[in-house]
Amino acid sequence: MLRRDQSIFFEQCVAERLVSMQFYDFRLAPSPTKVRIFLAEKNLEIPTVIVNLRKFEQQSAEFLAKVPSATLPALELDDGTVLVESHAICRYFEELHPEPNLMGEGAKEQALVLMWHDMATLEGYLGIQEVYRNGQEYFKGRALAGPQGYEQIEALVDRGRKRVEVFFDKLDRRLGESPYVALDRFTYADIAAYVYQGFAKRAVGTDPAGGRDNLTRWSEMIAARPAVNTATS
Ligand SMILES: N[C@@H](CCC(=O)N[C@@H](CS)C(=O)NCC(=O)O)C(=O)O
Repeated sequence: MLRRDQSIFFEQCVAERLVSMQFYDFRLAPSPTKVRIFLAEKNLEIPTVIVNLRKFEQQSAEFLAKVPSATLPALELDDGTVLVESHAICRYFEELHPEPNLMGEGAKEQALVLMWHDMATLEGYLGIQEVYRNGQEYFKGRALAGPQGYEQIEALVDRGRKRVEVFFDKLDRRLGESPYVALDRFTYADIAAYVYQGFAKRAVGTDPAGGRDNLTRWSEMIAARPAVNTATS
C-alpha cells in the first residue's frame, strides 16, 4: 500500500507484484465511491480491479469464489483475507493510516462520526435503495444486492421517497448548526452523506440540495475538495 506521491515506485511494485492487495471497485456505485474518497483523502493508492455491475460481473463464478456476498466494494488483503462492507474497509485504512483523521479522535468524536454515518446510511441510503431497487424493471428479482434474488415490493418505492425527504431535511437542519455533518471538520460522515446525496440525484431523480440551503452550501464545499474531485471524476 503506497501513497500517491510515490506513484512511479508504486507502478513498479504493481508490475513486479510486490503489492498484492486488491481493491474491487465500480465507479458508478455509491458504496465503493465512499471508499475511493476515503483513500484519496488519505492520499493512498491501492491496485484496483473494476467489476462491472452493469455487466453483472459480480455474479461471475470467479468473483463469487472470492466475494460470496457478490457486492462491492471488496478489499483482498495480502494474506488472502477478503473484506466487504465499505465501513469495515474504511475502518481498516483508518487504523493503518491514522492521518489525516477521518473517523474522530477519542470516544465522543468517534461516536458522533459513527452516529451520523449510521443515520445517513440507515435512513438516507436505505431509503434511496428502496426507491431505486423496487421501482425499476432492471432490478426485477434483484431488489437487494447479493446472490439471493429477492423480489421487488412496490409499496417500498413511496415509503423510500418519504424516508429520503425526511432524512435530507434532518441533514439540512444539522448543517444549519454545524459546518460539517458530524464534527466541526471534515470526516467520514461527510463522505457518506455526500455520496448518498449524489446517489439520490441519480436514483430518486431529485437533488436533495434543491431548496435546502445548508445542504447546498455544504455540498459545494465538499465537491471542491481535491480528493473528492479525484475520486469522483
Ligand atoms: N453495505 C454494503 C453495501 C454493498 C452493496 O450493496 N454494494 C452494491 C453497490 S453500491 C453492490 O455491490 N451491488 C451489486 C448488485 O446489486 O448486484 C457496503 O457498505 O459496502
